Amino acid sequence: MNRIDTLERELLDGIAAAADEPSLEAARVAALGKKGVIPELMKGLGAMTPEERKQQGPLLNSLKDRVTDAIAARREALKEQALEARLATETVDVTLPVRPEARGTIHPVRHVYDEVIQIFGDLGFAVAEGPHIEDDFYNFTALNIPPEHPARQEHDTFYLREKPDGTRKVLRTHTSPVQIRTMLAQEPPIRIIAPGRTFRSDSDQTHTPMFHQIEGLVIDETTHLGHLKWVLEEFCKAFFEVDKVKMRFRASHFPFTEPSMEVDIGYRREGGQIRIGEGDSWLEILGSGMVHPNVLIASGVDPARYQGFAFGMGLDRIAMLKYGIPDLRAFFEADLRWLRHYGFSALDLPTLAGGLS
Ligand code: 2NL
Repeated sequence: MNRIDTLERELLDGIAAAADEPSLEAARVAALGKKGVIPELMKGLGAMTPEERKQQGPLLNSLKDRVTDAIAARREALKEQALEARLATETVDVTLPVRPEARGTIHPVRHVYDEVIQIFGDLGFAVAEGPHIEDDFYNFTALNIPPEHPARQEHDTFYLREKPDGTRKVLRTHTSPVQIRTMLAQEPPIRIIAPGRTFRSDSDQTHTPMFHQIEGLVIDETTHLGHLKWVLEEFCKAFFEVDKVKMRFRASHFPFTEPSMEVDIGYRREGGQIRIGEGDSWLEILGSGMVHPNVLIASGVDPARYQGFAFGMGLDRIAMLKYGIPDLRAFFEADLRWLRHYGFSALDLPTLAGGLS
């Protein structure tokens, strides 16, 4: 074996033996660095006879190529090995039990949502749901809000892109369309609540573009305002967990009800806390009224035979009231510290028998 073959064997063995990136780099410097064996041998070419140089030059060049390739291949192999080793140590056993400190909580809006469903469920109401993306008809026209009605502007509606036929869908601005769909789909008597997300292009300290609403609807042959007042009073007592509530029904206006009433609940401040049900101050908590005959007609219900009441309230707002949460915007910021503070245990389901909160 000549000298170059021996040298190549040594260099390739050294490269193959490099167990990590630093020792591979050391082998590279020793072979190909400025003072490495191969450049040193190449320097010697100048002192050779032309014949010797013609023979040795190509030999050294091809040696250099093979050593360079071997280093690159070894570097790739080492990288691969490192990745494999890392993957092997970073496995997660998804079958392990949940760590006790990784505790999720139920958002206060979800909790209040469940409380409200429990209360109205107990009063005989079924829960109805519908799409967030609605036709203009269900969100406005059927609710006695024709095109060009000023109430449309007040709703700060999010519109979807217009279709070739000129119609455009909306993000529902209230959950009323769910009740319209229910009336169109089933015969009275109807007793439903429609809780869910609603959307308006409005954002400040007391408004978020997405918020939660619950509406209620009762339709029957003899349903009257007295029923409305009783249902709302029972709801307020159950929700605020008090035996007596002071309520005030104020004349108001909505296009979809006639007569219309806004409902206030009496309260008193006590040492920075709000005490619901007594006192001389008033908080508005919901809107209500007898369903407008035009709404019944648009929903396929005969107003000569049936009548009913409806109401709507903001779930986020009543959640803030009940649980003393000061800032609406924090509801939707997904701040873990806030969620741990105001959230509820997942095992703590609200029931009327077991206590709501
Ligand atoms: C409010 C006021 C209200 C209704 C919602 C309603 C639904 C149908 C027919 C008639 Cl299908 N009315 N809903 C009625 C009165 C008031 O909401 O202040 N909401 C936060």
